[in-house]
Amino acid sequence: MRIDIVSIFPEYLAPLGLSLVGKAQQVGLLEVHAHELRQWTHDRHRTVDDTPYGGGAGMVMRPEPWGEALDALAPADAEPPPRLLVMTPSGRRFDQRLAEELAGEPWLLFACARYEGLDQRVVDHAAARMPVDDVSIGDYVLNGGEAAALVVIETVVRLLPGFLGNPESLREESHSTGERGGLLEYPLYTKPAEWRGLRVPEVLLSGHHGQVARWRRDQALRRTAQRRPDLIDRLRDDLDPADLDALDRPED
Ligand code: 6GU
Repeated sequence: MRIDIVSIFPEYLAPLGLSLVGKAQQVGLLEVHAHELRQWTHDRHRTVDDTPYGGGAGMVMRPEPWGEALDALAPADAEPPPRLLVMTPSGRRFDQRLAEELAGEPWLLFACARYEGLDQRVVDHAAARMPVDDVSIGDYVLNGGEAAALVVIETVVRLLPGFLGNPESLREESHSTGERGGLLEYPLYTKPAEWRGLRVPEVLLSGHHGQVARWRRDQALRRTAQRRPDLIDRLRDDLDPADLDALDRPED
């Protein structure tokens, strides 16, 4: 996969050289290029923003530098073109399903807006040449799209085939669309069996795989019902009688 990122703070993307995403680049699974938007300005002050037409607070990113950036990074004859992700709090909400979709793309291009956002014509013009999505990582406001791009990139890159040592750990985790699909993860314990007077639940020490699996599912169901009732509502049709029973006895 190739990832390009355009930002007025490309240094913000430096963590992509670390940890597992950095490793993915070292082993050739991934190529990441962060670009400074101001290289596509031509005035002495390297201006990228201006006041909004129609009035209102804040500044809007001018279209010209973005237009030149997209022309340079995704030429009209690029076949296939990249998928453009415009990072904005007014975008579609990023989730594991979108991450899985993006993990199948050969080329992602992130536009990180600062200020109130991009001139809409940048998006409309680009959409004639390449697939474009406005993407948000959640219902809160960041100063810019850079931190959001880091979140999306880390989520996508760990799904790339050949990236994780153990693909099982992908299928089992919270929010995976795999077999435990859509439930939050159950509580985890490791050694020692007793720590500061607190014991690991006995069933986990029993070696009884069936009981362990039931206990974990019950815990995941109850935790999800308590913390994310919206997720339970979406799953309700797939729950069997034992699941519903667990939800009826939240205190076990
Ligand atoms: Cl993508 N950008 C900004 N500025 N704020 C956000 C966001 C993006 N996603 C959530 N909040």
